[in-house]
Amino acid sequence: MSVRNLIFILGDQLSDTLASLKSGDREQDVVFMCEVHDETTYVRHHKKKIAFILSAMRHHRDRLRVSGWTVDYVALMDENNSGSFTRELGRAIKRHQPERVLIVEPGEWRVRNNLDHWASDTDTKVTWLNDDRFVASLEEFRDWADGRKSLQMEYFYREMRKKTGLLMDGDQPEGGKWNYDQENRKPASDDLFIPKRCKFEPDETTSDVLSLVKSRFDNHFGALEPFWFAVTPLDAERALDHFMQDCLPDFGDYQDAMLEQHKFLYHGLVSFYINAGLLDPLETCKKVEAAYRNGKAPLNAVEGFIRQIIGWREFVRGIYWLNNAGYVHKNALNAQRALPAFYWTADTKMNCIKHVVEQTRDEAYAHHIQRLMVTGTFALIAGLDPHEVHEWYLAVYADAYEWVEAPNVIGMALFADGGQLGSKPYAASGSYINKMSDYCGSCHYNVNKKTEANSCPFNSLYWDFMIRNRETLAGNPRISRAYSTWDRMSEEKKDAYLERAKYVLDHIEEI
Ligand code: FAD
Ligand code: DLZ
Ligand code: SF4
Repeated sequence: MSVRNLIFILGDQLSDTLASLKSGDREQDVVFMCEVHDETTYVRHHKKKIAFILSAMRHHRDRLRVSGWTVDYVALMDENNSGSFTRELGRAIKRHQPERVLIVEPGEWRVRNNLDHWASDTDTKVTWLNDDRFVASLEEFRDWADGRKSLQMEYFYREMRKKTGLLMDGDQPEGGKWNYDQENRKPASDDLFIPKRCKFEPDETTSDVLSLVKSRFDNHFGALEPFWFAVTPLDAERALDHFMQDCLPDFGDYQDAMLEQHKFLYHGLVSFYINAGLLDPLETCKKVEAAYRNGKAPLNAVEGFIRQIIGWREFVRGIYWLNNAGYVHKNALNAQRALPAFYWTADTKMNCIKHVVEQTRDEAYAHHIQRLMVTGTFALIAGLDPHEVHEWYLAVYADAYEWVEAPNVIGMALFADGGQLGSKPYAASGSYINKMSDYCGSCHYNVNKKTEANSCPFNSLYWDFMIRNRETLAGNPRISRAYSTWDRMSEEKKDAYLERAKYVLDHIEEI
């Protein structure tokens, strides 16, 4: 029988209820998946990230076959593997002669653009489907954004709450407030009871992939083992259940905290599963809401978690696609400094950065505040080139795809989009890290010293950043107070800050 649809599934579309599978037919259609060299190296991804995606893809292939689908799967080491999505699609079309190709819109502009060109160059009939794993379609986001002077996540989030009915009491927010973030900023102390996390032993499929990654990507960043990620929806669901039972009640309180001995605190550790399709974001939020309704978790924790998913996650995707290709090249503050080697080696005396880079190397994971306020803030105030920083984040985290990573890095952390995503830069001195973590206690530098040779580099870089960018930032009402503080300082103090910052920047590879 001739093939009606060739259903092309990408490595982050591993959902059993993907739109193309829902509209396909097991009797007449063929599913096509391919492991390709181009995707594994367009940035040099962390070894654990490659292993996670390839293993999850192979498990998805096996599940689809068991449920009756015909799956044409090209593995990375297959003899004739041509190394790119478009060339592999070309070969698959020759094999199956389908009437058309069915693709759920890819998350990344790069991939969509390549596939669009390929389809028109080869005259291939492609039907694109909306990725209905997101609450808002791209069209809906565009309509919401259209004509607004500024785009604020909070207002978009409220629309998503109303649309999904999550944490709603009629047409009002549960508990009377839309946002309980004020209750979510507690520092953690060493004596907290921190639960053990749910980890999974590699099965035979994963072990094969681990051997492949070891032999093929040994020169990529990161530790491959121990490899403990879930690679199936069932195990990802187990990880979510474990989070809800042991961590969710404290998730809100300690969301912004950082402790040396506790990499994960009470965070979800679910972004890699949600982004790859092993967990459905809306179903995840519904489960978390049920924990609140059943008295198992407080409102501040549950609202905070749900806001990250139907608020921030949806919002950053919308911003990314409003900008298309241009977003990753934005550089509103004209930051030009090269990424220091310690982002890869962790060889720095700054304990906070050392710690976060080591954790990133070992786990392909760091939580939000580590990404934003440690490696992100340093990159911002040291004036690191946004595109280089973007490529670092895209490579090193297991949950990183450009649609979600770039707005968080270029927009939120670096303010390189000029304020489209966030209303002010997250510039901070060392005192923020000192308040929210235990990193400073064992640091080579003294967080309380401002300009001395042993002063925390964040302290002088903060002022250097503010002064360097005064023309651009002074009009921003959310940070104008900082300039009043600067203007009240003695000239000697100002000079000392700028001199210390110059020393730090001139010796950036040694600090
Ligand atoms: P939790 O803290 O438990 O949060 C729950 C869920 O909310 C996450 O799993 C995630 O799905 C969602 N979420 C939370 N914050 C955000 C956000 N700002 N944007 C989108 N979704 C969010 N997230 C990614 O998924 N991929 C990335 O490449 C990525 N890069 C980032 C880079 C920087 C500089 C910053 C500041 C943040 C980045 N984030 C990214 C957002 C966030 O840090 C991660 O989603 C989170 O750390 C994942 O860990 P978790 O599952 O334990 O999250
Ligand atoms: C990230 C990634 C990697 C490392 N390898 C593959 C692959 O071999 N095959 C595949 O289909 N997807 C892979 N991915 C995920 C894709 O990069 C991701 O689906 C697109 O960037 C989304 O637009
Ligand atoms: Fe980081 Fe400064 Fe604290 Fe050291 S003193 S850990 S560099 S914030």
